[in-house]
Amino acid sequence: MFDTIIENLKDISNKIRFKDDIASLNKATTNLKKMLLKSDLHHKTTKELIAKIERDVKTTGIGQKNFISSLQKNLLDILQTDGKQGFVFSSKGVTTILMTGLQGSGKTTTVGKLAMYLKQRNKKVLISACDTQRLAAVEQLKQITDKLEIDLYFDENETNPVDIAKKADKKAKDELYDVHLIDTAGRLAIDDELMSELKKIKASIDPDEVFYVADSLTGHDATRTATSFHEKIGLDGVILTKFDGDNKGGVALSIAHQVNIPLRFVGTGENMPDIETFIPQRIVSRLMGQGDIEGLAEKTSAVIDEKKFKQVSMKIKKGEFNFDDFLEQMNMIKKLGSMKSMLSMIPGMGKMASQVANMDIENSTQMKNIKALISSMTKKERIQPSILNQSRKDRISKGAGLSIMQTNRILKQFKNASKMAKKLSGKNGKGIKSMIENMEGSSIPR
Ligand SMILES: Nc1nc2c(ncn2[C@@H]2O[C@H](COP(=O)(O)OP(=O)(O)OP(=O)(O)O)[C@@H](O)[C@H]2O)c(=O)[nH]1
Ligand SMILES: [Mg+2]
Repeated sequence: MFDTIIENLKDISNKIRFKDDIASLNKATTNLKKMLLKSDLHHKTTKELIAKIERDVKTTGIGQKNFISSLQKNLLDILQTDGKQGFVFSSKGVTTILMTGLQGSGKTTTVGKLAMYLKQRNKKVLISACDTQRLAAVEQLKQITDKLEIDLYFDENETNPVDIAKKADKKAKDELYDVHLIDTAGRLAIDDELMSELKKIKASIDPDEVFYVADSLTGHDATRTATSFHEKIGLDGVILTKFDGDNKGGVALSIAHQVNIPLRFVGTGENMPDIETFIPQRIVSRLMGQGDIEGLAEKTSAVIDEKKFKQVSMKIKKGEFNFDDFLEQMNMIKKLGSMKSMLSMIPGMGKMASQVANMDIENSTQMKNIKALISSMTKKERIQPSILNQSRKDRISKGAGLSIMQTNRILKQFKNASKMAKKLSGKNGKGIKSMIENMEGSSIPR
């Protein structure tokens, strides 16, 4: 997220010296303005930001430190809007969320992502299928909820979404769900009939929050359409989807300021873990090149089972790491979402994140081969890799559809990796330092 903006902000700030003159300040603000507009930041927001920085440094004095602190303070000002941050639970009973937005903006996918996010935090979630417009809408949600093992309320004989929402609302309350997420059909703000249907759903179930799901690829249109939905039905938060790929980032920075409701989440990919909370302080930290350690900790703590993590660490230390542990680790990593979004939260790793791009470890040939190999092993072989003799190797190679050479190579890599892990777990983290030094010279696979 924001890779280009972060790089450019660093360049611009670096060009200002310790104590400087007005000419270099003007040059810096002109460059900043150009860069922000190019990154799709709303022109009004850009103008305001520059004016505030110019006003600040006129009183504090021109110089790198003052420039950076003013930039930081005013960026935060722009991102902060009255309203809630991240996911907020109702103080009592079910937290009900009504999802709205244009067709294809990512509502249904986001409902699934939020459900997974909440399930990882041990919440009981109900999704209701209130899109009666699109034929395959219920089927799409069935697939998502089956995979995530989340409860779905649907009624394919009912054509009125208001009634479906009401029944689902009753079920959520009766059966003590923590959260009820309502998926609705895509619609335009100018479609009076569909907008009045949405108003009816809102009036009849009185949700805790109404979210507007906007496709960030539509650029400033996302801001415009969110504004008209806000005027017509009243919104409590925006979720920007499709923030992966070539996104320039500016829309995410200006939408809350322009619509006057907070940006709550950002969707960063098609898979279910690809969602991030949008917390202004953390975003500013990232923009200033300081990473987002807090966000990273929050993400990992929800996914990583601390007890298991400790057990595995012990095994690594003793050199007992086996294939079952490996599979378990891979599953944890999978739940964390894309490597790129994880790396971008670590201070100084922004560049690495853009190099890794959308590397899909999970679906790489290498990973598929390893998984095939492990699944042709017996239980004992997985736990005790040392018993793998030639005849066992022949058998598992055949089972996995790999040549004996491929099998030997994977087994050797596994052995080396567990040796390396054992070394790294040694005292003082010396091992980690040498690993990073080794990595710096190596290229990153694509
Ligand atoms: N790359 C990427 N794709 C996304 C993201 N969110 C949703 N999509 C994709 O966008 C397409 C539309 O998503 P849906 O969730 O079906 O959108 P919707 O708003 O429910 O659509 P309607 O119900 O037809 O109005 C799908 O192909 C999704 O995979 C995202 O954050 N990143
Ligand atoms: Mg949908």
